[in-house]
Amino acid sequence: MEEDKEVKLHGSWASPFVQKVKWALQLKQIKYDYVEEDLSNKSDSLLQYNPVYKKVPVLVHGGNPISESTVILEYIEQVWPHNPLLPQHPYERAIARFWIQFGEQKGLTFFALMFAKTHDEQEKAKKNAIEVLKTLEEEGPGDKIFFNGDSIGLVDLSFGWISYFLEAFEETVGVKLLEPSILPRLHAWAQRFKELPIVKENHPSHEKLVAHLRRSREKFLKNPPIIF
Ligand SMILES: N[C@@H](CCC(=O)N[C@@H](CS)C(=O)NCC(=O)O)C(=O)O
Repeated sequence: MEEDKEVKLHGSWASPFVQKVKWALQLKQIKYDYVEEDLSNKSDSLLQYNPVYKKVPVLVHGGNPISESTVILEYIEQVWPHNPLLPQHPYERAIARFWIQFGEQKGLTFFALMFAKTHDEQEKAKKNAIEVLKTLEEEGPGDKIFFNGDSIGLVDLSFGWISYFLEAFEETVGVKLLEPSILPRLHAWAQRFKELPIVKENHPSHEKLVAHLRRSREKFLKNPPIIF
């Protein structure tokens, strides 16, 4: 049976992309082996499994590698349809996918803050990042418990990094973004998400993450990657 084949996840502890795959595997109660990658010295397996981007996460199912966190989440949902993470109705599914894509496209907005060198650049990047959060405040879960309704779904997992990673990110760049007085509903959603056992018991400690982000920021500022 397809769903009984061996599952392996190549990841890196600080990666929010890896984190959402771990959450999905746990929600579906799928047993898997975890391989921690050193991203400064990637394993031959990772380079073979993801020769195009050479990034984590990579899910290996029955020997077949799958890359890109959003693609992996969709794959997990199809192979293990129990505890569904996408709505059943095609229209609601399309809406969920719209927000997942929005999150993917806007993710880089936050990293622009990491690379901002001047005060002006930082202010511009901050404004853009707050705009993204305001959109989620207005269009997001609203009065629902989660984006998905009463239980969490793929959209919640996609934005789940906001619940723990954003605080470490804010501390690293010295900018407050998720102000509860300005973004009350998004803030409340983030608090609820963070309290879920699968999230609470799994995300890296705030201090460890801040130290990691500070090191990454220094490295990026000395030698910025070309991604824009
Ligand atoms: N779009 C990818 C992004 C994955 C990604 O950026 N992974 C980072 C870790 S957070 C990585 O592997 N970086 C290694 C590198 O760029 O060399 C996804 O959604 O999976």
